[in-house]
Amino acid sequence: MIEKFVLGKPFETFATVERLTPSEGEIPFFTTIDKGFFYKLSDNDIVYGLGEQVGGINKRGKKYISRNSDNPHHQEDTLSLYGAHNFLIISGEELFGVFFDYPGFMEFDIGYTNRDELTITAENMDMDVYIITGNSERDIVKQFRKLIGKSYIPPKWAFGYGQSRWGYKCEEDIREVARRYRENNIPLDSIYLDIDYMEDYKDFTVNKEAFPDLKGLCEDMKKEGIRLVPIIDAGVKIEKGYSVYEEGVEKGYFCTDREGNPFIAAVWPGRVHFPDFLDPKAREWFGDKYSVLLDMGIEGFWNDMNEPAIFYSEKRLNEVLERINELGKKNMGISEFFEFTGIVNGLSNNEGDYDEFFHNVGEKSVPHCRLHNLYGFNMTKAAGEAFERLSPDKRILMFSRSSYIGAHRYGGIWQGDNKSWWSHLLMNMQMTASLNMVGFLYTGADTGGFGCDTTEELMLRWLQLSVFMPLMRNHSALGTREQELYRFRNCEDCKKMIEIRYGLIPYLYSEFMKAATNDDMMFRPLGFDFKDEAARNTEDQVLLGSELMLAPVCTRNAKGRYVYLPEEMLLIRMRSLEDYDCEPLPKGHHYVKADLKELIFFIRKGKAIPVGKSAKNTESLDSDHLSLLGYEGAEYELYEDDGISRNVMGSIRKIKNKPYCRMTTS
Ligand code: MIG
Repeated sequence: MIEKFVLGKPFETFATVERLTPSEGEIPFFTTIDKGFFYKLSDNDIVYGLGEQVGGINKRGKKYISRNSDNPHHQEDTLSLYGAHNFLIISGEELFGVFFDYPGFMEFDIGYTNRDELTITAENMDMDVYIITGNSERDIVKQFRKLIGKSYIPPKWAFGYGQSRWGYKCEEDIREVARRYRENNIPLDSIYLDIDYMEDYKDFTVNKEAFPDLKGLCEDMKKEGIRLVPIIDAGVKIEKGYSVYEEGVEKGYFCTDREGNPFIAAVWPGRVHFPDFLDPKAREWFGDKYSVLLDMGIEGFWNDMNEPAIFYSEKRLNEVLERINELGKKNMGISEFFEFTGIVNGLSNNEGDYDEFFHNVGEKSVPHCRLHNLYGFNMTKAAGEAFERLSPDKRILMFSRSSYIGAHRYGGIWQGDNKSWWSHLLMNMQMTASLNMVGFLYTGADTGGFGCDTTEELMLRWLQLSVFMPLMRNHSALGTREQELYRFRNCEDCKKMIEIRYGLIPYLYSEFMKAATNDDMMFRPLGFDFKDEAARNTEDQVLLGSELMLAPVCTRNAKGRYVYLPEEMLLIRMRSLEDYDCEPLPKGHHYVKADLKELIFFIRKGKAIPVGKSAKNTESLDSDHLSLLGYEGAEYELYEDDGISRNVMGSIRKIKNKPYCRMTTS
């Protein structure tokens, strides 16, 4: 059951699609406090939720702020990342879900200040609050997902492996990536274009020197079965003669400053204006611009810098320059010097700048800070709505960095600028389960790590998790160690993992589609299905569909790991699609060996999954000849469709050929 409470005058966010009649009276479970809510946690309460946040599966014991931020430091004490997903499930003494539909900054103290106190505060109390009760966590999620609407469905090729790097500068770089993947016979479906394909970082332009014929390149790549996926940034460069800039100014489609002039901030191209994505007309205008690239044969995009990220604002820069000048004339001691470095570092993504610009919402001018967390959502919406107009039949790949609940109807998200850290491999898995709760099914993190230099060991272990992620993309930052798979001495081992991925695509796509069409989760915490203490407290294993449990190796130099089995399962140890062994393990704690070259995962009792052969890309996959891997007698219902059409006409095929790994329980 869902109850809606309307407090004050909420801003219409469009997070939800169902219109509920608000309840009168007190919000259950919570005590209302000054600008917030309080709930007394009991000893065994688990708090799930918050989507894209650090802090693992059980969010208890930490503090979080919903304030979408371009923060490349995903650390234990990080308060905010790129998305705001104000949904929690409290499970223990009582069981309920709560969604705070509020687009401003919001703080969640989840047993941080005091271990038994959950305190949620906001700048004001203008919000919709939804309380959801049900008979299980999964049931609560399903009801919530029905409320917020169906998740975005990408084309099937987006389940293939993608190679990306910030640093591919020209056509030849792209051709080389394609060539070397094909030379090494490593499957590949997509190559990503980062900011360097643009002319001076101007959206919807192409650098003619570096990419003299993008359309031709796109065609050549498609012949190889590879799609190009360009990046689009939020900020529009201020430059005379640049049509996007000139039209935006003329039509009043940019956010404005206090004087009503287009607000000036700086990002990649230097000074920019921000499109006012909250204005439906501006959304339509910006969305139509994607046709520049669609017309060249492009079928997918990633939206970046849409928190929005700000290097500096014109106004603050001037103030800082003035102050630095004053400080420089002094004999700077400790306090002046800290002020000096502080104001320079504080230029980027300064919260104060969010008070300085305004959106045009239905004739009213609303300060950005009041709806900050909706900006990325509405950029994705601009793209998603445009694709429905511009490509009515064919699905277009779209994923964004910044998001709010509601954006999951228009695109996926990637998990931002992680690092080549072992802890971020684990975080990737935990975050995916939390994101599934709030509707983001198409997601994944930069495999191998974005910042810092990766190692061949980390890459291989990371691939062993990413083989299961809907978005499987290898991406890295400018200046870091190059990490295309052919750069490593253990390239052959990496290749085998990619081949396993392709063998699993029929199953993964099927599970994704079942989750998307049934408002369900593809990845779940163990505690959603098993109620014993050990399962409820497991942070480094998750369930996939009804068939699998993942327990990736997330530590350096490991020869294996401890795994908890909440029921009997089949351990699969795979070195390649042809070379693997199966071993039934009883319920309980086990040390499981996993050599670096071995992918381990578990098939749940009585289940089996379909596995096919590898292919050079998703289009060449043969899904007519699948074998079952798992328990004897098990069947699998495979969901299939053409992987392209928007109006999904799926069918279910029962697979019940002999499991190629026969296991009977002893
Ligand atoms: O400030 O476009 O998260 O994936 O490679 C960095 C360059 C801007 C941030 C994205 C990252 C991308 C990078 N961008």
